[in-house]
Amino acid sequence: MLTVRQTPSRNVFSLDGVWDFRVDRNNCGVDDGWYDAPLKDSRPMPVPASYNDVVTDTDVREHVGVVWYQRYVQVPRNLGDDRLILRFGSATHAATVWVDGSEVMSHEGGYLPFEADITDLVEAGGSFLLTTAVDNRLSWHTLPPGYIHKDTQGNDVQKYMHDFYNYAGIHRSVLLYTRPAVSVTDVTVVTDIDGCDGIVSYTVEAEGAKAVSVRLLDADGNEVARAEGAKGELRVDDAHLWAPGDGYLYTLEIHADEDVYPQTVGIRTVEVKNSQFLINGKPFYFRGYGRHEDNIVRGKGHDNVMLVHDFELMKWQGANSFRTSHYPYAEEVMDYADREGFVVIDETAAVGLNIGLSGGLFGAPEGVPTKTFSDESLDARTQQVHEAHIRELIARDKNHPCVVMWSIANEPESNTEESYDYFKPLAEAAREADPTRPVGYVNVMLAPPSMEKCVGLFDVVMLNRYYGWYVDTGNLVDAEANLRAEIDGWIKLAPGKPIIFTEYGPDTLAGLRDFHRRPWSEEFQEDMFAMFHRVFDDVDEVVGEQMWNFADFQTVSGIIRVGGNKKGMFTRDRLPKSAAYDVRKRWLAMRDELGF
Ligand code: BDP
Repeated sequence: MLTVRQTPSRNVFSLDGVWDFRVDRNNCGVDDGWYDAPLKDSRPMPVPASYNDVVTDTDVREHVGVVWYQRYVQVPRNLGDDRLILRFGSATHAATVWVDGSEVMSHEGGYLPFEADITDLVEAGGSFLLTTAVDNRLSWHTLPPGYIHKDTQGNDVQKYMHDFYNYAGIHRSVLLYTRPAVSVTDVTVVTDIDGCDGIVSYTVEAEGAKAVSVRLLDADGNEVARAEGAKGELRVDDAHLWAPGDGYLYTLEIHADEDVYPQTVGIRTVEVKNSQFLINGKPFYFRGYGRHEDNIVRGKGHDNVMLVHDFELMKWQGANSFRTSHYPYAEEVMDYADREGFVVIDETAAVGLNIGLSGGLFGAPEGVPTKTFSDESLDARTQQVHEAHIRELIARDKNHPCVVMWSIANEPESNTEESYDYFKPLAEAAREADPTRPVGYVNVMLAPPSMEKCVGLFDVVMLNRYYGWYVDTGNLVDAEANLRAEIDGWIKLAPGKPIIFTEYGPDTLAGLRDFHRRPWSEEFQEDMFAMFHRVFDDVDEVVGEQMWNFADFQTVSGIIRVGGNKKGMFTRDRLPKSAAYDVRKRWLAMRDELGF
C-alpha cells in the first residue's frame, strides 16, 4: 500500500485532533446504531494516541472490547473527478469505519494502514459524520494472540502471552486525501549495483492509465534517468548508494496520466553469505536495540517529537540499527530511518506464540490450552491470518531501503514438529512476497540448538538470550560459559548463517546503585552488557548486538514487572542509565573502526 504523499495531483488533509469518544461497555453500539448519529455521553479523546493513559478512570484504561471515536469532517470543494480516500495509519487491534452511517471498511490487525474510497458517499464542499469502532480484544486468531478470562464477577479480563501493555485506540494519523480517478495505486522498486552504477527496476500499478512514465531525481532534484512504461529498469551512472549512516535517497517521480506520485528510492543491496550480513557487498555489524512504540501518556500513539528525539538518542549512542519489536512501526518511523540511514529489521506482530514461555515467565495461564499449536489454540486460521499479515507488511514496507530483513515472529515455539509445520508455509510466503530480502524469526531461549526445529527455514539466526538474568541470575561467570557454549551449538547447527543477538540485558532500576553490583542495579547492567560484548567480540559469526530494550516500557502488572519492563538503556522518559555511557563508548569506537 502506498504511503500518502502530497503531490501536484494529490491533496492531503489531516483529520488528527481531538475527537469524540465513548466506551461501549455493553457492546451494544452497533445494535443501537452509534455510527448513525452524534455519540451520546461522549468525552474528548486525542487522535492519534492510545486512550488508556489519557484518562484517569481505571475501567476505561482496562476496558476489554469496543470503544467508539467520532468527528465531523469537512469535504474539500472543487473535487472535480478526483477520488477521495479515507485512510487510517492504524487502529489497534480491529476497526470498523462508517461515513454518515454507511459502513465503508473494517480492518483486523493493529499496526498496519487501511483505507477506503468514500467519494460516492460524500458531497464536495459538504461535511460528513465519521465514526470508528475500535476493538482491543485479542484471541487465538489475532496477532498478537490472547484470550479472555472471566473473573469471578463475570467481567472480561484480557490475557496475553507477550510482555508489553495492550495499548489500544487510533494510534496513527487519520488522513483524507484526493487522487485522480486514474492514478498510481502501487509501485515496487528493486535496486542493484553494477560497478559504480545503480540499477533501479520498477513496476507501477495504475489501472486504466494510458501513459505511464518515470523520472529518477537525485537528492538535489536533478533528473538522472527516465523511462516510459509501467515497468522498466533505470541505470544511474556513478550512483550515490544508500548505506548505513548515509541515507541518500533518490525520488522516482511516477506519472500516470494526470497523477504524479513520488517514491523514494535508496540504491542498495542486501545479502547473507558465509556467516556475514552484507549491505552493498560489505559486511555489516548491527549495533542497536529492540524497541517499542511506547511513551508516557500517549502510549503507542505516534508522535513526531518522540520520533526525532529517539533517533537523536540512538545516534548519540552510536547505534546504527534497530528491530521493530514486536509489530510494524508507524510509516513515519520507516521514512525517517530511510533518510537517517538506519538499518531496520522489520518485524510482524506475531509475538507471544508460545504458551510454554508465557506459562513459565508471566504466570501459568488459567484454563488455556497447554499446546501452542493445536485446534484449540493457534490453528490453521491463525496461520492464515499470519500469512496475510506478512504479506500486508511487505506490501507496505517493501520499498524502504532501511528494511534489510523480515522477522516473521518473535520468540514463538520453535522446538516442535507442529511449529515447523506452522512456519514452513509462512517463511515461503515471505520469500514469495519479497524475493530480495533475507527472512528470519527470533529464537527464544527455550529452544536452544539441541531442541530447535525451525532454523533451517530461515537465513539468519536471531537470538534473545538472558544469561545472567532469567538464568544464571547474577552469576556472570556461569552466564558467560553457558552463552559461549550455546553460541558454539548454533554455529554447528546452522553453519554459514550469521548470528544476531536481538535481545539481551537485565531489568535495571534507574538510580539503584550497588557497591556489590547485584541484579537490578545500574552496575549490574554495565557488567552484564560487558560480559555479552566480550563474548560477541570473540565470535566471527556474531554480526549484531541489539540489546533489550532501547527504553523502559509499559507492561501488564506482575511479580516480575515493577511499573513496567525496566530493561531500557534509557528510562521511559528517555534519560540514560549509567550503562548507556559504556555502550556509547564501545559503539562510537566501532563506528570509527567499521564505518557507520
Ligand atoms: C523476551 C521478549 C520481550 C520481553 C523480554 C523480557 O521477546 O518482549 O520484554 O524477553 O523478558 O521474552 O524483558
